[in-house]
Amino acid sequence: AMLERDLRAALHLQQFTLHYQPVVDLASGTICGVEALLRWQHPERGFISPATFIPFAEQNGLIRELGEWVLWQACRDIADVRRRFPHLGYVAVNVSARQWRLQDMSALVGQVLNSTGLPAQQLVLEITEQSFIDDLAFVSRELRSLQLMDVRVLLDDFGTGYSSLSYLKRLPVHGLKIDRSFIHDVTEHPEGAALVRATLAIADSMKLAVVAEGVETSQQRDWLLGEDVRHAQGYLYARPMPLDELLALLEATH
Ligand code: G
Ligand code: G
Ligand code: MN
Ligand code: NA
Repeated sequence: AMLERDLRAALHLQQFTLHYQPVVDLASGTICGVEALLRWQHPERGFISPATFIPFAEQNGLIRELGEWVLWQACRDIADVRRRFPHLGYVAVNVSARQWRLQDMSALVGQVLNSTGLPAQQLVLEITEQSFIDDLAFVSRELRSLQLMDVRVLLDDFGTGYSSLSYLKRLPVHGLKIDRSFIHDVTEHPEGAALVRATLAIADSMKLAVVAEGVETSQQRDWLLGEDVRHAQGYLYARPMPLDELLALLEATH
């Protein structure tokens, strides 16, 4: 209850910030986009992970306001960054499964793109399979509207949910992000490698883009390069960082 009350207050007290983690081209190491990740600096408890407070915000419906804030802030930030670094690429924003029911996502996205000036091609939404559990038809229609606007959608945490394959067949998604638990295993056991190879074969046959998450070692990178994976994200390249650090990194590498 205290967390819930604090969460409400935090939005008004501006205790939330976004960090950005680069997504890189594996072969060249160049940045092709960034993922926006929400951070909460609580005045007494210090840093609280979104893994802790997002589920609360989903339960009490506050995810609507929080999700809107994230989308506006990420698009504003990155539209600004792109004025200085036009080659930055896209910003990926996480959308909680509950948001689809609580707001008109495609209308919101249209409004945000319009007023921030971020081109639709530079926005990626990361959604989870959980989004389709309640109403597959409804969410597919929303995804289709987003696709018509040229906004790309990636299935996040791929492989950790249910019925991935039946959803993949029916949904207009641009690609998938292979969950970091699978990437961790590729160099640990042959079965881990086999599982990711099978996922890559499916993605390839369905013409889906792939991003490997949680790449931490050069052995993992080399394995992925050997499998022709193009895009990756992980501590090996960069951790999520505040906007000013992202700007410094872009300044240094561009
Ligand atoms: O960044 P970190 O590893 O702490 O994130 C933990 C979890 O919180 C991840 O599952 C991530 O997808 C989720 N998360 C981070 N930022 C956001 C956000 O802005 N919105 C939603 N819905 N989830 C987020
Ligand atoms: O669920 P989602 O993929 O949105 O979660 C992204 C989360 O993964 C973020 O909280 C981010 O901090 C975390 N993350 C990003 N790269 C790495 C990595 O290389 N290793 C680990 N353990 N976590 C990572
Ligand atoms: Mn994500
Ligand atoms: Na993930």
